[in-house]
Amino acid sequence: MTTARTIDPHAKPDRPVTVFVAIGSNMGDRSAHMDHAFRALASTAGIRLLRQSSVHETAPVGPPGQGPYLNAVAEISTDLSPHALLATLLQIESQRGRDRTREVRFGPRTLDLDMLIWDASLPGFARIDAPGLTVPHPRMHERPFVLLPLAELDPEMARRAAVSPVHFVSD
Ligand code: A4P
Ligand code: MG
Repeated sequence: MTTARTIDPHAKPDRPVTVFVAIGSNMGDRSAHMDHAFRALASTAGIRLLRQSSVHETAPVGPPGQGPYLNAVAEISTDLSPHALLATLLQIESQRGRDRTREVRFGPRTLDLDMLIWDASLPGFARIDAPGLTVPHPRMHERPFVLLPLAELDPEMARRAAVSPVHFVSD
């Protein structure tokens, strides 16, 4: 059994690490929001966009009355700290008009970027448990709209992510 490693969210990694990011949109020009997310990741200093999954249209999970989502996963390499990467993700969301003050939980949003997995090279999942940042993403294992595009990029990672979150502690 391999013990999961706890990561300091403010520490820059000593080498570029591979990170999976989930991207979703169900408001406005969804395709344009998705394209923007990939372009913005690719053009951010300290981030390299390695691969992107195809974009899937998915039924909304959450409160009734919201439209279908577009979902995808990006595989990036970064030497930013987890905290700095999260700040970048939130900034990309706000570039597409995301306004959390007017949202309901799990409700419609122009653009959502979630950090799924930090440092895919580790045999166990790297854990981050900080105010405002939990990795692996706590709901990843129960969400086909995340697991399906992740499986396109890394089937073994998606299989590991799909098991109970208990396995996030030691894999
Ligand atoms: N935060 C903590 N951990 C993370 C992380 N690993 N990655 C904090 C990114 N952010 C993280 O996020 C609220 C705060 O979570 C952020 O400020 C950050 O500090 P949020 O995006 O406002 O909240 P949310 O998106 O409502 O919550 P969350 O947990 O991202 O929700 P989910 O689970 O992503 O659900 N249906 C379909 N078909 N497709 C979807 O993409 N998405 C959701 C959102 C609901 N239904 C959906 C979809
Ligand atoms: Mg989010």
